[in-house]
Amino acid sequence: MKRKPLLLGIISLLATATIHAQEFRLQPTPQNYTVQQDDSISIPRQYRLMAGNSLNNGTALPLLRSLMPEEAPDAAFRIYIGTKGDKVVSSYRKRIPQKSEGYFLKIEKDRIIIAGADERGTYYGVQTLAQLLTLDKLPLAEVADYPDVPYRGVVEGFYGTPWSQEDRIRQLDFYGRNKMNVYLYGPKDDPYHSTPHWRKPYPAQEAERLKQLVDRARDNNVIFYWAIHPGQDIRWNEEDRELLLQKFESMYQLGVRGFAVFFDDISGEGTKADKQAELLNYIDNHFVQVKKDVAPLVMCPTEYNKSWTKVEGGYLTTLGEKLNKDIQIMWTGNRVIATIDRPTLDFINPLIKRKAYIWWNFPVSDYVRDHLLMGPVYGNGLDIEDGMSAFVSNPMEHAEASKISLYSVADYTWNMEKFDSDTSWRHAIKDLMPLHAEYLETFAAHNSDLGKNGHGFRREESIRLQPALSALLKSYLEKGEIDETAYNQVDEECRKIILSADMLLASGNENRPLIDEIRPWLTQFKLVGEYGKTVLEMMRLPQQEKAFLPGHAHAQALQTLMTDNDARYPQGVKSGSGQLMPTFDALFEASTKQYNQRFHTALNARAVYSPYTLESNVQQLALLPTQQKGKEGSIAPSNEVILWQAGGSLTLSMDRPRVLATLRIDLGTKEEGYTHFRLETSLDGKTWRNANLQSVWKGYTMQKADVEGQKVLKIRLTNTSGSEQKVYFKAFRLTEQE
Ligand code: LTM
Repeated sequence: MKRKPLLLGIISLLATATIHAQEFRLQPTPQNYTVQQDDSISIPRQYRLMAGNSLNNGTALPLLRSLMPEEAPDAAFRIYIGTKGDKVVSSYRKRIPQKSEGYFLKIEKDRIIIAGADERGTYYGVQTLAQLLTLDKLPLAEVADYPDVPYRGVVEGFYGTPWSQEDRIRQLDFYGRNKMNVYLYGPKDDPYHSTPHWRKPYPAQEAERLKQLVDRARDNNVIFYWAIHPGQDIRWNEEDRELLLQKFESMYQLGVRGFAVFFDDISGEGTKADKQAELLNYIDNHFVQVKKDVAPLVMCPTEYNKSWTKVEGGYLTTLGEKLNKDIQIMWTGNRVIATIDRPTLDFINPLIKRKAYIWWNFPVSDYVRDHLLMGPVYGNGLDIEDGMSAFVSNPMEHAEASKISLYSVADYTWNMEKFDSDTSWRHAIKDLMPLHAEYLETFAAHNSDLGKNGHGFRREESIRLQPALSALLKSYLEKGEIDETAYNQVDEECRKIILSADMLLASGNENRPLIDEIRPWLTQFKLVGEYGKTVLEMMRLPQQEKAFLPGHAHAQALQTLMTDNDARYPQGVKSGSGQLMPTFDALFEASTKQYNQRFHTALNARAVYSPYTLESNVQQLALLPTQQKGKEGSIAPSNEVILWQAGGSLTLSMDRPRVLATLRIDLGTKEEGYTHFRLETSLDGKTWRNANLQSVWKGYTMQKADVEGQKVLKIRLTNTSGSEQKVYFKAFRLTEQE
């Protein structure tokens, strides 16, 4: 635990209180920030610049000049800016925190001093000044600040549509502003990052675009890491090693000064720890160390989380022992998707003999693409900064929407002890859309959970409304009564939901990229609000024979519209699935049942219905959700390698026998791989009939089953090879006959 001088702490508290009152907050939360109460100065129109020589080629001065353009040699107000060792800031040397990237900033009546421990520290001092300059008047303030975690930022490491060039440019500017210093480029679906083209140089146009990003990263003092993902088909020979080095050299020529090698989500030859270590050390010795201006090499291991670690297999121990000490090793935690705490680090650090480089799989949504993860960042330890070398977040394919979490990751990694999840979240929202923050907050509060998913990772949703939702449901289901207080609260929230969706959809240019990303969910969100309102009306009417019917019909229409909107987009669209929809559906069902009982009718009382259920004793498959869209049924795909034990099986059951038109399965393996599995169908759940698989197209991994026209109740896939099989689970899709 860090110690802070008591007096400074108290002053800091007072200052924070005042700043809250003004709705101002420095981001990320500084380590020490004091202001002289009730004293401030007008923002000087002109200033004389006293800059240290160390800053000649850096980014601190250009940023300062963009903030305060009117430089004048005879101005009375002065700005002293420099890095430790520069003469202009020598009298403040002792005030600069002895931490890398630290800075000291002071605003006095006639001067501003910015003194950094190093170049990036000075730049961060200017970034803090930039935030203070958004106030009407400059407070007489003193900031002594530094980051807790050495490397902080983002790994663009998700599956699916990579971010666009514009997305990335906006991201890099955002990292600069939020004092994040790392961006790792590693989108799984860039073919030149991974198989099939990792060996080839980028085509000229793409290389030029990457160069633009590298330059933008440098302007924002962000280390641009370029990552390669060669493990799926790497051969451990000199030829592939040289091709990899040539690729790195070509990236170096574009200006890249950070390199990473990812061995995640692969199987086979590429997973060997000693070979990986040999290659990495070679790159380190013959490339990174030779260049001298390249950041420490980063690697993502194949066993990158505890649940996949077989300590006795020696994979991580080999990496820990063999890898050069300066090579960083990534770690996602106890599972693929997990929060990070002290026991997480106590497990991994001794094995790899260094501090883990945390790859945090949040808010990544590539395994729950129908959901948006826009809730607060919480669950990570607040005193674990000394146990990690880095903390980088893997975001959603929606770059702008991810910024809610990324803002808080910047805050958390800078100053863990003072990190307040809720405050950080609310400020992140204001930062994204200051003019529509109230509406965006309502939207984000109800769009944060992931729904059922293969990793079993969930987030809280609709927190503030939860008590009212459960009180309303309880009283209605248990006593047939309406809890009026809860009813009014939920009704008011539905009004806010509808309003927020409309206001955001019509918000024009305030943050168009964000609205474009979340538009399908905004449409859905509005329908959720309308559905809620309609169901609330239904609750009051089950005793009234005529009056109930229009509400019931309207609720059904809204259900259809939500299903249609979900089906319109390939990834699907779910909103309010954590609390709102389950409550509204339950109330719809309860009120309709009451009505049916009373008037002896048979109105449809079923709000949600899935015709499929999945059972599996293969751990990684057991929790995968099933989906139905019209005549198509599927099991959600998984991104990682599935360790499918001998005899392990997966069974998809239908609610009633259904006639199949097609069944397609993709285990990511060519034909030989499928010989280890048996596919069967059953009409009664007792007797089974074998089905054959055949490639959809020659050489492709997707297989089709010869099941056309078969009436089935169950479909079963079993590993009959007698040994564990490492496969993917890319697709399991059926269509029913009309
Ligand atoms: O997490 C790692 C190291 N690798 C992959 C990521 O590319 C992917 O985005 C996440 C979430 O699906 N899971 C992974 O296994």
